[in-house]
Amino acid sequence: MTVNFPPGFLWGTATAAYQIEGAPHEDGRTASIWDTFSHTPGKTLGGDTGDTATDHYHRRADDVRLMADLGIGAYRFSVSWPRVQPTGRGHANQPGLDFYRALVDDLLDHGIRPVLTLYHWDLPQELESAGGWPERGTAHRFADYAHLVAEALGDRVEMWTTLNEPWCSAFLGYGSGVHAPGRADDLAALRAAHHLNLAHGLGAQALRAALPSHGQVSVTLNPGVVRAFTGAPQDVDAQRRIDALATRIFTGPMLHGAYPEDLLADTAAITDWSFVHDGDPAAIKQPLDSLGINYYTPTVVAAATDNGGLPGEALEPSPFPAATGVAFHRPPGKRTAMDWSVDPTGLYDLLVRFAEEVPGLPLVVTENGAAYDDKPDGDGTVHDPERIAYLHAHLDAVRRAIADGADVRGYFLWSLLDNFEWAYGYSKRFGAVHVDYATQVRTPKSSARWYSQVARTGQLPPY
Ligand code: PNW
Repeated sequence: MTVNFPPGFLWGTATAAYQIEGAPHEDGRTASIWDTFSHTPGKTLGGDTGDTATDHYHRRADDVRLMADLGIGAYRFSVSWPRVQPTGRGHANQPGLDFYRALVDDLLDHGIRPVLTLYHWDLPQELESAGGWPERGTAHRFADYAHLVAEALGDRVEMWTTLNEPWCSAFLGYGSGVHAPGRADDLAALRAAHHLNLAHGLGAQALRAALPSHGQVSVTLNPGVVRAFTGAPQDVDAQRRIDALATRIFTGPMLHGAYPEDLLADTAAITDWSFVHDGDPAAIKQPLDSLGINYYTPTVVAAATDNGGLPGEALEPSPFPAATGVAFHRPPGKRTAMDWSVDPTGLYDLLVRFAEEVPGLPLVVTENGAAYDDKPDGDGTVHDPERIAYLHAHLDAVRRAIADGADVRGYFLWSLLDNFEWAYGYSKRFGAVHVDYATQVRTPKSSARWYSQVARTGQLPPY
């Protein structure tokens, strides 16, 4: 059966600045923590860096035309902070802003809605050198930056997002250290989480002050879909603990104005949370026009037994602080090239959870997609039937969530292009469009053709 999505549903693709732009030294840009990190030996696979990436900084107009040819209705991109405010404070760098103004104008000329994310992980190195996200001042710097970008682009961009996945910034950046800036310190990670929350709150206020009244303010989270390995009470308690550290540490203050009591208790051995000042929770809880949700794969947890898990179960290492006593199990099912399990029900569960938790708040799937080992055929085409199957199953989950009452306004495929997949470098291809990194030639994969049809018709074909 063919299924219709609601009229006005946004069909988009998503990218992030450091993953596609390249041109790290052009027009006054300075280093971000990802430049420093990727140039540090041993931090990324094969020593890959974003120095060239997909050369989008020079191919912007072609990439917009490509999206227009595919009938994409919306484009979610991020602004590189060190491009537009090189020291992380003070005056704007006009040539950096000009790039994004030209990008937005190209998008609008082609009838593509720009959806702008202010922070997709590229903190100016100068701010990291001053302490980074574990320091409170960084939240204030972010609010100033938000104001500066809103003043420059508020006349032509309607949809604004403060942060992308603060969980990754805090826990992969400062907890496990597998992302920039590569620090492994549980207290720093919890402090970073709070100051990212505060940055969101202060940034949302700055946006409201600078944007015209029709401006929309959002934040994108990667809420965990945490499943208990069994129904045993100790496994269910492990699920509660990881849900607090994965999701409620952000949604608590952002959506409800308070940190969850159980999170404070679970982390008491690390901190008394005295870095949360009076008034912070109220500053963090700002009215939102939508909530962005990124989803790829679920997490399965159990209480760790003395042998570290159940016999025969492979346990995975965890970036969560204060999670001793929790065992991470390999979820069942098919896997992508990231070794992430394919579980579309997780997306359904998330959408229904937030529809019930915050009635009246529109939801947007701001990222969903999969990496596969795509290779061009001899005839120059790229066939990726696994990605089509993944997208179809997850869009069907979105459709089911809408049918069950979730107010989902759009879906953004991660990603428009194959790109720099952070610590995995260029080894993982998430694009609907293949990139030959030697020549920068773009080739739409069969999934791009398939998604194009879905975007043009607003219908999910039978599978
Ligand atoms: C997201 N994890 O990253 C990001 O928003 C994108 O920039 C990225 O390319 C995409 O998903 C695919 O990875 C994540 O370890 C990275 O749980 C790692 C995790 C989650 C999301």
